[in-house]
Amino acid sequence: MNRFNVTTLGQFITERQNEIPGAKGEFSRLLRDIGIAAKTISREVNRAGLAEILGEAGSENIQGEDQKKLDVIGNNLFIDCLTRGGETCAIASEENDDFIILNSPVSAQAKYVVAIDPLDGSSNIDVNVSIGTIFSIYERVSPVGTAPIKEDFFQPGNKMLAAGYVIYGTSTMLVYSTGNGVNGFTLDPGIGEFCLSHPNMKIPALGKTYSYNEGNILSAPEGVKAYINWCQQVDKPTNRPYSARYIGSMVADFHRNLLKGGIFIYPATTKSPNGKLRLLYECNPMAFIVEQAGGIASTGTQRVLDIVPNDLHQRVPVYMGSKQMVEQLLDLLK
Ligand code: P6P
Repeated sequence: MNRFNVTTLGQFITERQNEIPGAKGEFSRLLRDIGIAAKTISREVNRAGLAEILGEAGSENIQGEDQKKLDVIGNNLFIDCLTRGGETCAIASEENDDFIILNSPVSAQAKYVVAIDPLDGSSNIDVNVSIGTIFSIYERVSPVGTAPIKEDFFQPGNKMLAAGYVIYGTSTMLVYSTGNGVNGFTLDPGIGEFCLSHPNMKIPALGKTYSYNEGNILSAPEGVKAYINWCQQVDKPTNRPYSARYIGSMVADFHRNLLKGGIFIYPATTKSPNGKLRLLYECNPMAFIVEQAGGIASTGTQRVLDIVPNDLHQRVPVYMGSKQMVEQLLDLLK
């Protein structure tokens, strides 16, 4: 008989629940709830073509972006799972203008808040390109039992308790950190469990890939132009030219760079003068993960995790990935 020699996400969380100061099981249950939502979204994503849930929802989010049906489904799934789980008192989501106070008697006593992009890269849903969920968890600053306030979400990323992402690709993976390294779990649909597949993930200090939308090159900062040009030069000893790998789904681009080494670049552009990516639920969680894996995440002028947010949907430029690559680009931006 086959032995069961894998570690499930639930077992892993339980084994390491003392990593969160003061956590007495609530945090483990919150991570469990996120795993449940991720498995449910994975099921929806994988049958999207069959279940008429592709395409536009006919609504827009605060970003003015057309919401895809799966965006709305994913957002509602996370809200429902976290509400039912009772360990979260409020959620800030890309899909909602303001933060949502979870409506259950138990949630009112919860001490955690979650910032989430339920389905990042959703413009790729209809063309079957990998998409993802990005989440981060904080302890509320307002007193337990009172109404959550915006300041619960306006904490710098360096106060984050945990962050992670789910990539819905050739397989569904959940990658997360509680500040003690990064671990990756692959969903085994046969048993409906995330199983530890990538323990103690570390991003190579140097890679051969840059992820940047070169359609924006004309409006790029001079340092970005100089760096992209450097990457494109022929120089065998330094493995150049590097490869450009950019599919317009940050979770997918980030995940590849985390595994293989690389740099993800989204600077200010003419269309997005503060950058396109949102601090709270895109840049901060990914910055937390990449730093825990030995990489760097910067806005070009400061560490992403040190920014004190002033808006739920604040955008920042972001340069993140392999340490040596980001350091080289930051030098060129000076
Ligand atoms: P552009 C998806 O909409 C997203 O937020 C990220 O997942 C992705 O990296 C980026 O925007 C793509 O933006 O302007 O290159 O299409």
